[in-house]
Amino acid sequence: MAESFKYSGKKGNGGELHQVPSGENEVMTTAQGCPISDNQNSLKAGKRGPSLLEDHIFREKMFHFDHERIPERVVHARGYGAHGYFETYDNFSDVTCADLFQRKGEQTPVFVRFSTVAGNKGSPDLARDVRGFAVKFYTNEGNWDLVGNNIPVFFIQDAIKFPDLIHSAKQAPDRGFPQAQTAHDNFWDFTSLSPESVHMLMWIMSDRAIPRSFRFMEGFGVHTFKLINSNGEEKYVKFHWKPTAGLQSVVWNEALKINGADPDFHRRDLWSSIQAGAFPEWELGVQIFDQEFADNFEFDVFDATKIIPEEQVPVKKIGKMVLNRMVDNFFAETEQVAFCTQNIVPGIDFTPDPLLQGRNFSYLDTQLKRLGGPNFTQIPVNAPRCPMRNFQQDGHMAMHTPKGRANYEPNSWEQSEDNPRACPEHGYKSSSEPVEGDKLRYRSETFADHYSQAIQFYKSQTEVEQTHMRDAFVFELSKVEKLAIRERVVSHLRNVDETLAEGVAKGLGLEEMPDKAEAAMAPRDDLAVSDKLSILKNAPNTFKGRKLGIFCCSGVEDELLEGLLQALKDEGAMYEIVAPTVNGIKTAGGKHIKGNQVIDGGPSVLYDAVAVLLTEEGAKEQAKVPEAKDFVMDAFAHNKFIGFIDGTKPLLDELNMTSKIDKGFVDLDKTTPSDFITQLRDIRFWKRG
Ligand code: HDE
Repeated sequence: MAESFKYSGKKGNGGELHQVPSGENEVMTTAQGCPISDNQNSLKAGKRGPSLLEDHIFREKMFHFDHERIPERVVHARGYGAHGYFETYDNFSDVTCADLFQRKGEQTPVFVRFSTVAGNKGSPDLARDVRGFAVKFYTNEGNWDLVGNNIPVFFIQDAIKFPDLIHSAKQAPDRGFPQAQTAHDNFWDFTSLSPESVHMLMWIMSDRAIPRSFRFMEGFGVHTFKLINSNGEEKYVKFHWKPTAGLQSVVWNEALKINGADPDFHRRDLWSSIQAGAFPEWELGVQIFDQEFADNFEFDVFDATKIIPEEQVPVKKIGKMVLNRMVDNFFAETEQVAFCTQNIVPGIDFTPDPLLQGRNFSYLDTQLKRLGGPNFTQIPVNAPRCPMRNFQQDGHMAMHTPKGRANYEPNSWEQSEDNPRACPEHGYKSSSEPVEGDKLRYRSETFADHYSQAIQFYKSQTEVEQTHMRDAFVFELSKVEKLAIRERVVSHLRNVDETLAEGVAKGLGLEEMPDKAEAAMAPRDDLAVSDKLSILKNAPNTFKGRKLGIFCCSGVEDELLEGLLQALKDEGAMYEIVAPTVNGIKTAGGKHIKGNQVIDGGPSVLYDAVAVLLTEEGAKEQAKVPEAKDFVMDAFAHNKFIGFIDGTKPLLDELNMTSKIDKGFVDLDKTTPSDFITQLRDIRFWKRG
């Protein structure tokens, strides 16, 4: 216990230990600045008497506490944010006059918030779900919010369907569960009645929906936007974020276990990598195309359920984003950050995508409810870092103090910073978009193909990934109580891939194969395989940024451990020591090594690979510990590489594993640590099956 803690010595004190301020600046005060003499005892009438209403210190403290919560986001409630910068690779004035892309090497501050969609604020990180990937760029010409996801398509084509989609995905209203899961009737009922969802369903049943970490996932702007240069020339654009560390996901059984072992797995990962100086990075890529391409493309570029394959329009990298600073305060920044798709800057514009148009209304509206008034733009994390001048005034929580007499325009008072004017030359100009037609509620025929890109996505996966998708469908649909819904999903899958449909039907024990769902437009299966859609085909071939779990006990050889730690350092990888107690272990040479986890708190699901370095005696002891056995069994079942030594064998014997030793087991008595790390670059030993 810190020595500076003392009993107050005050008579009648409850026995608390308290610290005395060492200087004036450390004195606790009320919100009004009044110094506080006692933060442990409320004001009472008599020693055992009732509390007094005049206790302004108690009342202010409790009043503030009572109002600590603001409404959580209706979607994307669970999120985690960080600061960083975006650096433009070049001057891109030929395609856009957006100020942040004009000067090679220029850095623009950013704030990023990653999130899940369906779960409430306290839900676990490893839910099978889409991840939000929202970036606020604080540019010299205003804030640009690129509010994207880690999946490039969406469930629906028109924003009017969004409330129903989200209601169906979140907990059922009568029972209040399940949360953070799509594995329930309502979700599959809605999506199977909305065939436009089928492409997205393929993505969320893929490993994209269970990322290993935010650092290893892609981001997408999803919609088609426009870029405009200073001559008013327009191009269409789709935005991509590519993680420089490569793509990586966990396997489903791991996800289930991580949610128990560390529900904060993703936020802890971002926190610790930034704290360790291993700053996560993404490159911003653009697919730029013109009207002619849009007219000839197989699908409508305003349909957010479609991608443009990278093989058709390559992704050009135009800059890099680095996240290098955690927030000082989670609530002030991550919770209060207000992303709005309509936050746009000169040089970038919207398109008529009906989903994007609807979002532009929704985000502003939702911030008003969440943050309690129109002045949320004045909260530091939301405020632009460039000058902000207009005649908007008053309202709840106004922080600015406008000066001068002019609060309307036109006016004839002298122009100044406090009396600004619109600027026809440099002000934001919307691109010209020829619009005509009748007022009507209509879904364009060009949005009618719901299956072709689902087929393309499925075909583009490796066999391992296809198996994961089949298993995910079986898992989710096995939680669906109503047979007709399970059958309806399979009837859609028959339009995607018969083998997949059969595999899912078999996994569900369906006695009869349902008929194929009727398609609004006949699916085409001639779309080329797109390797970029697979995670495994784009494997990173590095262990950098990944984590090795080193399960060891006292007596481990110094040379081995030191060699391993050095090889990890050389690779830029991380590690944790999993020990029998948190106090750690003593090496054979007598060196004390701190434990990062104890064996029952540090299961192997928390690591990308493991090394089990036990002495014979230690292994015999651990062979009696269920969690130690799970550590190895799970690593094996999740196709992880397992480093071991001779001493580990009694534990492996206990698990009947010596006969199962395959190339995913690496004998560290015979392999150098650096060769071990080279093997780990494959991330998993998929051949184990
Ligand atoms: Fe959102 N979405 N969304 N969304 N969305 C919100 O805004 C909405 C959509 C996305 O970290 C809400 O501030 C509608 C697509 C992210 O704070 C809300 C539609 C994409 C975040 C809202 C969509 C997204 C949100 C709730 C259908 C990927 C979290 C809280 C037209 C391109 C931002 C809030 C953060 C949040 C509405 C669909 C991404 C209710 C109406 C497509 C990353 O306004």
